[in-house]
Amino acid sequence: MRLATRACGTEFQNPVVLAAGTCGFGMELEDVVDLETLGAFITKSVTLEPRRGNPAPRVAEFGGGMLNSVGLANPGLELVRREKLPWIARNVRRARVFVSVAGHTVHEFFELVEGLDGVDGFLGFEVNLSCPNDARRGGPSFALDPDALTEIVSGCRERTDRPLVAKLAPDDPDLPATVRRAVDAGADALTLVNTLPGILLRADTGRPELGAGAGGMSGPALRPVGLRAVRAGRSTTDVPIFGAGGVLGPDDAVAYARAGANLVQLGTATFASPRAGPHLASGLERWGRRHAVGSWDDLIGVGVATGAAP
Ligand code: RRO
Repeated sequence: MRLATRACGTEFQNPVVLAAGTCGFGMELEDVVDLETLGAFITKSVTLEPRRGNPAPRVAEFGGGMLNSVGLANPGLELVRREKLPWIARNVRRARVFVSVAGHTVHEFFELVEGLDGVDGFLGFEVNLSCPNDARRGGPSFALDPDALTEIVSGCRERTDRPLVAKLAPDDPDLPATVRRAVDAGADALTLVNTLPGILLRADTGRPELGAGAGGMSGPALRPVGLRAVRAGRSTTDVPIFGAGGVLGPDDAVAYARAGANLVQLGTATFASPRAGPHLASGLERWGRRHAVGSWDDLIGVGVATGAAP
């Protein structure tokens, strides 16, 4: 099966993308994973200042996947400009790279885009509008605040010609309206979806399992949520969609393609096995041979009609 696919004005050698927060800035994984076998990877979300993140434990497992509250731990804009992106520029050729940016305020997004736009090493920005763990901001994420979302995406659009991918939230009561807003404001593509807010409590004490209390849920339990969001997104817009939520193997990736995803992001799967990305790419080739499908693109949005997208 031909895996190469086009989106955001460029070709991705395959549709497998490591999700933000699962691969650092690439260099952290270089001894374990051949990054050049991936379609793309997305950096950890960058904030203006360095952030140490939330108290441990930051991740907890449960039957359906995992819960995290990393709390945006990252080295901050300056070090990303000075060290992380130059490393990527020197070492990554075939995989596409997006830098995830996360402001605590609308204007911080603008400063991040302005501060990074002139640096080499990456294709575009993933605008993280949906972090569930931003204690400094509190309240619902930007993706659930329509005016803030429009302001952020349109303000970033004015500041860069690079592709902008808006990462939206899974707990959006009207995702089609949010998708329309993001695209109207200038998003070139969408990531559907971020993790779902949740909490795990210890049976013996009733205390939260994570140091920060609540967190974002990911893994197989998120897959039906992600698939529903991608389906709803695809029936609303033609822009490329990165499907995310519970992708483990080829069947999951193909289900996302059928829902309308152009590419798929892996997150939780890479924590269990750092080579999950390359394995998925080779697994997709085998899937195509077994099912006599010539091209990944032939699968996108092509499913058996069993009911309208909600
Ligand atoms: O750092 C985090 O705790 C985090 C972020 Br920024 C995000 O977007 N999604 C998530 O599950 N965790």
